[in-house]
Amino acid sequence: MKEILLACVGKPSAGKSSFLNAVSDATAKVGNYPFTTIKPNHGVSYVPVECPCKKYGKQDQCRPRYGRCVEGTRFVPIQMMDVAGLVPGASTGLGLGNQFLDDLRHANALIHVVDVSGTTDQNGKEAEGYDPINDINWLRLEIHTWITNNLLKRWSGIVRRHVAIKSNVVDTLQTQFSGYGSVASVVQKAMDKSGIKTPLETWDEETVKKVVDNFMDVRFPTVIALNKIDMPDSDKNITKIMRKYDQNKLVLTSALAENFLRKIRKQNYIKYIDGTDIVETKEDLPDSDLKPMDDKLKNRVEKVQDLVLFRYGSTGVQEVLGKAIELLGVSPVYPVKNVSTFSSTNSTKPGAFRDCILVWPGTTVRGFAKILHAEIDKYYLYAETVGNMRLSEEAVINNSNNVICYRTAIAISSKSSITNNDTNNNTPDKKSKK
Ligand SMILES: Nc1nc2c(ncn2[C@@H]2O[C@H](COP(=O)(O)OP(=O)(O)O)[C@@H](O)[C@H]2O)c(=O)[nH]1
Ligand SMILES: [Mg+2]
Repeated sequence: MKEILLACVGKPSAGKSSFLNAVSDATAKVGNYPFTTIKPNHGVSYVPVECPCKKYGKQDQCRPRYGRCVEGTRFVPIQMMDVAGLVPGASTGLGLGNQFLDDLRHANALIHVVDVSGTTDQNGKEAEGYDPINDINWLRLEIHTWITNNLLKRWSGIVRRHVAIKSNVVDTLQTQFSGYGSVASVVQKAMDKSGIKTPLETWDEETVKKVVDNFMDVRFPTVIALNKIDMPDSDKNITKIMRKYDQNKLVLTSALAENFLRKIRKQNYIKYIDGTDIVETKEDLPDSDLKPMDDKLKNRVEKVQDLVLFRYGSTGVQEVLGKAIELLGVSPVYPVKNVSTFSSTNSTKPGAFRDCILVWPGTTVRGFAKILHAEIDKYYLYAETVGNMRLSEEAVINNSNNVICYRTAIAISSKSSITNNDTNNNTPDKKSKK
C-alpha cells in the first residue's frame, strides 16, 4: 500500500532527528546545530493499532507480513520525513526557504517538534528563558504565509477565470490547492469550517487568509510534540502551553530519554516496554540474562525514571504517532482469504492476519476491494466478515467489520495481492468527491 507520510517539522535543534531516531529504524543525523540534515530524510516508523488476533484468540498464529504484533497491538508501517532547516522567514526564502515547505506537500499530517525547555531561540541558538509558544506560532505562520502568498500572487487571474467560466468556489480553490495534495472534499470541509458565503470575486486579503487558515487545519492536521520534558524549565512552559492550546493535539515527549532507553535495552542492560514506564534491571530480574549496570549507568536510568517515566508515564514518542493517526481518522483493515482461520491463503497454512492496511475514514467495503486489487473489484461477487456474515458493498468499514474476505468470480492469484500492488488508490487524493 501507499504508506501514510508524517512530516517532522520544527526549528533547528528542537529534536526532530532525535525524535525520528526514537520512532524509526532509519538513523537521522543528530547534532546541536542548525542544518545538520540538509536533505529531507525519509524513514519508516510503526503506529500501534488494535489487532483482531487477540479478540479471536489467534495471537499465536498472528504473522504480520510487515511490522509486528505484540499481544494484540499491531505495529503498522508508516513513512516519516525529517523536514530540516525550517526557520522564521522560510516563506520569504530565509534558511533553506521554500524547499522545505515544498516537502510538506506530500505529508498527510505534521508533527511539530517543539523544544519546550526554553533553552534554544527561534533559530535554534542557545538561549535562556525563551518562550516556546513563539515557535508554535511562527511555524504555523510560515506555512500559512507560504500558501497565502502563492495564492495572492495569482489572485486577479484566479478571479478573472472564476468569473469567466462561472466556476464554483470549491472547484476554483481546488485547482489552486491540488499542488498541496488536496482534493475537493478537503476544500469543501475547509469552506464549511470558514463559514464564508460571499462570492469569491468579492474576497479581500483577510478573507483569503481565513480560507487558508481553515484549509491548513483540514489538509495538515498537526500534532505538537512538546519535547525535552526532561529539562529543568520545561514544567512551567508545559503548563502555560497546555492552558492555551487544544490538549487533544499536544503530546509531551523526551526523545533523548527514549533513545537512551532503546540503546541500553539493545546492550541488554534493561528490559523496557515501549510506550510504558516499565524498565526492569538485573536487580529486578536476578534470574534474567540482563547485564548488571555500574553506578553511573544506574544513576542515569534512575534520572530518566524520575524526570520522565514516573512523572509523565512514558517518553511520549509512541503516543505522538498514535495521535497523528487519530487526527487523520485512518483505521486498520485486515483482508483475509478465510474468515475462520484468518489466513491469507485458501490452504490451512498457518499465519493469521498477514495483512493490515490503513484506510481513510469513509472507505466502503467495495472501495476497499478496489484498493486491494483491480481484479478483486472486477470479479467481485460478495464480501464477508467473521461468522461468514455478508457485508453490503456500501457498508463503511469500521472496527466491527474490518476483517474482510472477498469472494470473486475467478480465483485471484495470491501473487497479485495487495502486497505488491503499489499503484492502488489508497490515498486521500483519490478519496471519493462529494
Ligand atoms: N534534554 C533533551 N535533549 C534533547 C531531546 N531531544 C533532543 N535533544 C537534544 O537536542 C539537540 C538537537 O537535537 P536534534 O535531534 O539534532 O534536533 P533537530 O535539529 O531538530 O534535528 C541534541 O543535542 C539532542 O541530543 C530531549 O528530549 N531532551
Ligand atoms: Mg536534525
